Amino acid sequence: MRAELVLSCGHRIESRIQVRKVEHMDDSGRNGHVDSLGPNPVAGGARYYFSTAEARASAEPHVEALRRDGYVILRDQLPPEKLEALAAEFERLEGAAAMGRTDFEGIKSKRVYNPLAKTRALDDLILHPAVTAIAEAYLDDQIQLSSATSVNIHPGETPQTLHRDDDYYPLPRPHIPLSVTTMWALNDFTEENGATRIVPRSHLLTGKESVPPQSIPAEMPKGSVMLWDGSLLHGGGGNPGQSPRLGFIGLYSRAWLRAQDNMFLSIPREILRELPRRLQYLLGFWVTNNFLGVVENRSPLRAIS
Ligand SMILES: O=C(O)CCC(=O)C(=O)O
Repeated sequence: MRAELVLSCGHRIESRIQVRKVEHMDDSGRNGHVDSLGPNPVAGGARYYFSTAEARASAEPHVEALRRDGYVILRDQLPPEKLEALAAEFERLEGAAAMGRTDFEGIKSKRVYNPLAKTRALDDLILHPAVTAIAEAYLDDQIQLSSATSVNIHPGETPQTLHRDDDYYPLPRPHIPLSVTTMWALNDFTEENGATRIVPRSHLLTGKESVPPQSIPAEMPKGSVMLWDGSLLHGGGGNPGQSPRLGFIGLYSRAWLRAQDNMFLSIPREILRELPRRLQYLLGFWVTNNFLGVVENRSPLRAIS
């Protein structure tokens, strides 16, 4: 196939590119066929998505908002009974969690790290069809779950330093989107209880601007999910109010990047092998770009099943 590349200087280059096959992975994992290694692993390799082409196409308005503003909020994504179940589950999980050790973690915040080793209540949030479709369409790539954590900001907490989630990938800014973070509001997020503060459009900055970033609180009712580009400046809000603010963060990145959490090690093998197949893939138990992640040149799933 012939393609035309337009360089920033305005020159046009025509080149022959190999089109990668795009397939949708079904629940059985049939299309995820993690064992198949093609003869031309990179250029001719297949690309597998969690979402259908239709789902990615209908995600386009959200993708457009992410490109423009760096964030988008979807409301009403969780029914009341799921929110109640999650509230009860987090009460259990947080019983064993201590307040944070640093200002960044939040001295008056409780975080549940490695939650996929401790509960199955979050699987459907992580595999949420609209979220995976938006992340895949925005990144235009195969994705992995890079990190999962809850943050419960208690009264008295101070604002977290504004930061970018992709800062650990040392590329000049602005760069292609590398990751999409999701923040699920498990109760109402208000300015008073510590709604995440964001700097709209800051994903387009170089990071060297002298103007101090102006953040706004991303208020949203419980059951909403906010997605942001990993380059967007953001931070947990301070909580001068009376009640805690509970959010769950799932961070998705291009599947070929090193993940933030090492879930290969942090989730016990007996749990890993029982996870839904799609979640196993999302955690990296498949072969991406037709070559990455192999164990003895075959599917990494073999190592846990
Ligand atoms: O809790 C929040 O609203 C944001 C937390 C966050 O960005 C982080 O801990 O990296």
